[in-house]
Amino acid sequence: MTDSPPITPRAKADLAVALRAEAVRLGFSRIGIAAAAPPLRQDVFRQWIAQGHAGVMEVWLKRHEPLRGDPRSLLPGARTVIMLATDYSTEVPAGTNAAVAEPVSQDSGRGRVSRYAWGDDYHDLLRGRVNRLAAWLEQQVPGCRSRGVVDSAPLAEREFGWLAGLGWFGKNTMLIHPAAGSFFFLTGLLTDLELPVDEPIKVDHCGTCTACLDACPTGALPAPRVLDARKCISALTIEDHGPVPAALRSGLGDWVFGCDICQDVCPWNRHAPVSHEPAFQPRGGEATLSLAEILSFDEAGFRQRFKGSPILRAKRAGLARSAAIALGNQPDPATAAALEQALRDPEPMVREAAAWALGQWIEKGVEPEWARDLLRGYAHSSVSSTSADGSRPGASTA
Ligand code: B12
Ligand code: SF4
Ligand code: SF4
Repeated sequence: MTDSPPITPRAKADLAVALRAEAVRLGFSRIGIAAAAPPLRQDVFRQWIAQGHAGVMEVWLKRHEPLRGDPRSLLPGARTVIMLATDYSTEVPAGTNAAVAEPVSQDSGRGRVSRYAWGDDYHDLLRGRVNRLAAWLEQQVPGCRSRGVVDSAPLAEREFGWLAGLGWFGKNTMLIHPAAGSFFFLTGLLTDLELPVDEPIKVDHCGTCTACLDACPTGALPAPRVLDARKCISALTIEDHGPVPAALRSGLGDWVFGCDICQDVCPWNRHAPVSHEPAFQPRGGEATLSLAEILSFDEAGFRQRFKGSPILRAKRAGLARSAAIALGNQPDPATAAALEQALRDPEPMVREAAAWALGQWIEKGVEPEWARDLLRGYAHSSVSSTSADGSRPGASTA
């Protein structure tokens, strides 16, 4: 490993100015600069995991913990972490209730998707951009080394975002910028160049507000700046590919991929900048998904439909499970065929979620004709059969 060539303080300051302009030219919304030192709050991260708050992400987050403890483990000899924010909130497509801060959006038969997933997967776009910025830097200072990271590398992105002056830690755990709100992605560029650093925002602009804590429908924000991923709709619908605990299902409302409630209610997002980035515009002009369409996909159909979209991460069965739960949360005879389809899904987890949904319909007095037949058949079979195990025909989890 060779150190990058020494540059004068004046040259460093000029380079930082040119770097900011180049970052914006490449499409980043804001840039901040921090020193590459161990993050201050690694103990908060460790404690969060120790308390079980990471849920299904515990294994990989724990595995990455030693690397996350020092950005120099990602680029030996790193002196600076350049943090880049990219606003992603687009105009809400006309006629959708996708972005209302309500448990259910009132668009019967549709499932809500977090804003960050309305368009294309941001990883590819931002990786390309940060690599171009790294190449520019290496052109300015030949011999310097740098490495771009987008989300998946073990860099404490919010922590460095805060250090670099890109926001304060909101009570909903998001990094929030006073002028831009929280609908932005973070990207990091580590370099062995030493650059003048920015000032962190030390004021807690949340003040006495608790809107996000009050609005979270599953109680996933038990205290300010603590997110329990075991209860968070975002984690449950994106990262968790198993059954959703029954106690949390009604809280999911009509969210089928991610959740934005704790950001939608945040007063700092009222004037969030609108992104015109083509890659982030809602695919097909739609910000919600048809639940019936989700339930109609086979594996190949799912992959084709969501090619290049963040939604692929949920996997077909995970998305179908969430769609079945969404049907249960908004009983409507118009979507009975979709519910019937879910009861016949090849994946036991989806059938079980559909059986739960049917139970919700019946409880709320909406009972499609086929469900009556199904239940009559069940009543008959449970009298005449000695092997009844409590599961309803067609709703078997086996
Ligand atoms: C795991 C993860 C998740 C998990 C857990 C989220 C969480 N709040 O911890 C789940 C799946 C739930 C999730 C959801 C979302 N995520 Co996410 N996620 C991550 C990831 C990969 C790691 C985060 C992590 O380590 N969490 C553990 C906690 C303990 O660490 P932390 O969030 O960094 O918290 C630090 C600070 O909050 C601070 N801190 C903690 N307590 C206190 C108290 C005080 C007083 C102070 C001052 C500081 C402080 O110290 C912590 C440790 O460094 C990061 C990318 C990355 N490499 O960092 C993206 C990231 C945080 N996610 C992001 C996004 C966009 C989302 C979603 C909006 C997506 C969606 N709509 O579904 C939601 C938002 C939900 C929410 N309210 O956080 C962005 C956030 C950008 C921003 N403006 O903050 C990131 C940075 C990805 C990116 N590259 O853009 N995510
Ligand atoms: S993303 Fe949704 S479920 Fe998760 S903490 Fe925010 S409001 Fe709660
Ligand atoms: S809703 Fe209120 S408490 Fe929550 S992050 Fe926004 S300002 Fe802070």
